[in-house]
Amino acid sequence: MGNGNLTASHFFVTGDPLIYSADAAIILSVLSILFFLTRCHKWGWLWREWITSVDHKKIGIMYMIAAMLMLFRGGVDALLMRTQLALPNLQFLRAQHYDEIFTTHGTIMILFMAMPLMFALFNIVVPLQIGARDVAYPFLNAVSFWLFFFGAMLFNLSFVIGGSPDAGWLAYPPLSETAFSPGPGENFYIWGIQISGIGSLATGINFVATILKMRAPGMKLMRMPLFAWSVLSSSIVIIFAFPVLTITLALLFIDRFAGAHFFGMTGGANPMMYVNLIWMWGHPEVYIVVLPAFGVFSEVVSTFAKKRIFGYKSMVFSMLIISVLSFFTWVHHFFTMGAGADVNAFFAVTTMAIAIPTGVKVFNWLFTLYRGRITMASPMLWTISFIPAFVVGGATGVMLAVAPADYQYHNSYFLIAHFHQVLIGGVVFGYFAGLYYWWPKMFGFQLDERLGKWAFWLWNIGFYVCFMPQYALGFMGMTRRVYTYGWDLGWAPLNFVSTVGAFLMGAGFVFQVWQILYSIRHGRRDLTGDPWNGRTLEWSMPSPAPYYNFAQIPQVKDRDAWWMEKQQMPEEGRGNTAVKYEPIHMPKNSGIPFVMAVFWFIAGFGFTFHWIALGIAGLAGVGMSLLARSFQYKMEYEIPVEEIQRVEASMGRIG
Ligand code: HEM
Ligand SMILES: [Cu+2]
Repeated sequence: MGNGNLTASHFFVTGDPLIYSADAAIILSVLSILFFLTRCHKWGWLWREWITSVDHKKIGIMYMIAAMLMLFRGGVDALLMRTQLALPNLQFLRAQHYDEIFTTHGTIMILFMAMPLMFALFNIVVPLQIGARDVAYPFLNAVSFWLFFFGAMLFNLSFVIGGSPDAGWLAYPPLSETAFSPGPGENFYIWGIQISGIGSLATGINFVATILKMRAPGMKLMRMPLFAWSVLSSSIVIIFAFPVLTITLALLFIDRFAGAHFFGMTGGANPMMYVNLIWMWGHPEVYIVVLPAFGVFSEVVSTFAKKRIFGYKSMVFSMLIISVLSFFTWVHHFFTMGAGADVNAFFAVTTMAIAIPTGVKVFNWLFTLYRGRITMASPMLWTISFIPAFVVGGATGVMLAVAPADYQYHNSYFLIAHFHQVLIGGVVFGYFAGLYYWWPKMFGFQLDERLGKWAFWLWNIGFYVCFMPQYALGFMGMTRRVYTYGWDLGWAPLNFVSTVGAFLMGAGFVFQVWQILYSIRHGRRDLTGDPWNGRTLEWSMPSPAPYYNFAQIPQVKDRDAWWMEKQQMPEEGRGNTAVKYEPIHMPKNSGIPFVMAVFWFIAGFGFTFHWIALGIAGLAGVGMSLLARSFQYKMEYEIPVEEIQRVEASMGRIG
């Protein structure tokens, strides 16, 4: 048995004022939430309307809220690190603490911020965009959400109980093996990711099924909006990539738990095996998160230029080619492993090849904008700023792909600058564009543009101020994951500038929170359901859409279905036609997804501390939940015609 004797004395993280204040903050916020819910009699509401909901729109909103909270935590981590690095020889964070923070920052930003924010957009948009009443498996969708949520909670718990992981966001062995990481931190990492990862895999399956099977009649694949295409590509990559992650982490856990020798240094183990496996998931993962951002840009560009997207087919094929190629580039993360010239050359070429379809997409966006009547609203601003950010990030990526040159750049600040440029400039800006774009559809009001402009400029200026100096620092020899440096190295001025940039981005985030709170009260209501003069079906609905989405499933005759319909229909006639409704069947809410995820959490917590009885009890609970579900025979209910009429009338959709 590995290190089986973790006891309660290892349990609470002690001795660090930062962590004591975090303990206090967590206890206070939990208490105040409990107090508020009880005081305002909101428990029933929370349970009925949200926790047990299988409505894709509500699940999407819950994903978004959770992801924004995680963006906050990951962002605080980033600012702590940048503060420590602002000047030489600072004592703000100790070495150990710095290691923990870059580990939690990286893990949270990718797995618990980017992924759920992406799933938020999947859920909010896809069914409405393809003319469906929900996803293919609404119950499974709720399971996915709660698995993500409790996986993230388990991971975050390590901060106050047991201690954070500190072996980097990909937990390379031998460092992550018991010999070098004896505490529970790496177990939290493994179980947090495993639990949410099962949810992600299920979401991938769910959206492939939804998109292939649930499109409105007439919406052939080649008439499908590009965002839906991007979700399909990303989901296919999820289906092939996530099982690799699950297996890899399972093997690492067996090493740690049972003293096996998959990835250690002795007994025939091979740590490079782990590095290969984790990047076989890890590289596709970055395409999983960036493809939907590409989808957002395509929607936004054509809406705000009021033109059809240029090169629709090449957009679709580029995404599919990227999905395939993304599985054949993983070795570029460790050219220095010593695989030899042939292997490195192969992976250098495949990596550079991805730039071709990506370039095609960039040119298509530019050609769509060319001679368009462009409106500069928030979603468009973020889209425009994405293009230079991603082009620079992409070009430095091609530089990193030059295998011999990578011996110089590898694990330097040049790399840090590169991947933040594509992850922030591509993924985060893309999802922001999407959130600003679809916000009125979610909530029925628009976000204030003036505060949004402040947020936009702070984020964008901060972004370049933070990361441009890091390219130079990389050339000057600064390696990643160093927690401090001396005056003699000459890195001080650029690091200081970089930290200033990080805080500007932090200010941008504060403006966004302010913008949301302000707009809840003062934001312009969206009474038409189509505030941007949109082109795709989600804009044919009232905002927010009724719980059954479409009273009548639309008939699709062309690409940009809603735009075409608007061209043919006089203003007053839109949606006001007297139609004959039929009863609608919708899935019933269920508490099982939540309960099952709680049991997963208990199981993960038990195995993290090697409390096997608790772990098994948790798994038994999961089994019971599955069993309970299989005895639920009535899983749907019917909405009668009168109710549909009433709801449609209340939204002004029946004359
Ligand atoms: C918002 C502004 C951000 C700032 C100021 C920032 C800053 C940092 C810093 C200082 C490090 C540690 C560098 C080192 O010591 O090696 C780091 C690492 C990292 N960041 Fe960020 N970051 C930001 C956003 C993001 C986002 C949005 C993502 C992903 C979507 C991300 C993903 C990562 C990853 C994967 C690592 C590597 C962690 C590791 O070395 O294990 N960051 N970031
Ligand atoms: Cu890669």
